[in-house]
Amino acid sequence: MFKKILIANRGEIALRIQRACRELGIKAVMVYSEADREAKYVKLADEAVCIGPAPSAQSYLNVPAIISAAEVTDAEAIHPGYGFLSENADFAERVEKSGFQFIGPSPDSIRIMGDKVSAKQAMIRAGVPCVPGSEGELPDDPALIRRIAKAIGYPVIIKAAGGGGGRGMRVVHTEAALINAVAMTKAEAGAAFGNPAVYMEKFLQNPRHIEIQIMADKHRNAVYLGERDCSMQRRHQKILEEAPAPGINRKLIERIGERCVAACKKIGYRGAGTFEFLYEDGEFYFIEMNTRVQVEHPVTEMVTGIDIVRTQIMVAAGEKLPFTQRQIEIRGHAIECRVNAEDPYKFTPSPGRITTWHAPGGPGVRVDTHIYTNYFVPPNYDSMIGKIIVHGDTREQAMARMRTALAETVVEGINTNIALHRELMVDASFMIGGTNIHYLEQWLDQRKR
Ligand code: MV4
Repeated sequence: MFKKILIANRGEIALRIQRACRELGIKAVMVYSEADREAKYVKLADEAVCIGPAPSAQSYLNVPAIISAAEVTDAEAIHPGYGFLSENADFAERVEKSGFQFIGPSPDSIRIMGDKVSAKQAMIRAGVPCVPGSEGELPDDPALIRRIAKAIGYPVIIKAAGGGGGRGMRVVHTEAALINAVAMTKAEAGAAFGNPAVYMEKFLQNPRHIEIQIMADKHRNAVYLGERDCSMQRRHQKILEEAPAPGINRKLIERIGERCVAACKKIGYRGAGTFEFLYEDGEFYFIEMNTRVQVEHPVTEMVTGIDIVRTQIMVAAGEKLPFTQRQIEIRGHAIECRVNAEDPYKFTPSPGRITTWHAPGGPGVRVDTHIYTNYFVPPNYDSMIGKIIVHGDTREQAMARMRTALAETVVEGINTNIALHRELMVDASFMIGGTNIHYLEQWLDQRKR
């Protein structure tokens, strides 16, 4: 096992990774920007290295500074967390070429999944069901493009190969609008991602966003850890996730999970990964794969009892997965509410000093956060400051525990979205379960201010 790991991230996930290191008896090296110098999780680390000023481009995205920090501290491995460099294949390659273990998949796997066209082709070959669409990149010939759209049937969606997570997409409802939409998406994709390639899919109007968590080791063992329902989102930012997904046939999930596992084995995937699907009318359609640990991993940890971050470290060190598929059971129900420092109506960031922080607790309540009373939320990064996660025997019990947890939580000095979570937790449609990806935005539009 590693003796020392460098954590190339900040905030709650940096603390989460640090905790996993402690449990495994591994020393944790934190890198931090000038904006995070005073944070408690930085002081808590065995060693800490400043890698630059507050802007991410000069610190958490500063590859030479991070590699140097690993060199001077004699770390053996680097955990990238989520965001920042976590899905940057060139970074993973630089880490490995410098003699460190990247805690994540191979640079090749990251590269294949980063290109959404090659990701989809890999999944089609591996037998994972995908949204009907162009087989690969769209050609230049307008007549051919029109023929592909006609075969798929309108509405269609044009997506950038270099996009993902909602960036670089355009919905097209009529043949008259098609060629211009393709040209616009290509131009934007070239400018934004340095890659003008686009592909086409049938546009699904009212899907749910369901994702499957997988874990694989370096010995071609792979398992799926069930699914998460991440449909509750605004502008591609998830605000609440839960597991299992309400009202979906368990046998169907098992079949899809097995396909994901087979795909992992086929491509020699290792580490944690997430297969994103759209789910509509009882069918699953693969859209993208994420090659990092996700913000919402705790709901899966709560229903499986498996520590995903600990397992990431173990498999990166070459150990076999410590569980088989047969040993994985989904028990009860878990819900996660993301706590953001933001205006509760306008959603603009609300950085500043937290004058009071009181965390909830009790049976089945977990809080993943790096904040504390007198913590200063810097204006330079994502507005998420923590997550409240609950587990219960049933979805009803989980919701009841979340209502209590949200009622106990106190954050003063900055604005947060906690009031929004309190409202959602008593919303009739949420309480029934199974709302689609448009629900939250429609609900916000109708909410009285
Ligand atoms: C789609 C879609 C409908 N049909 N693809 C947005 C994020 C990116 N991961 C893929 N996205 C979508 N792809 C087809 N063929 C609708 C979305 C989408 C969406 C997906 C998941 C969660 C929230 C979303 C919000 C708007 C659109």
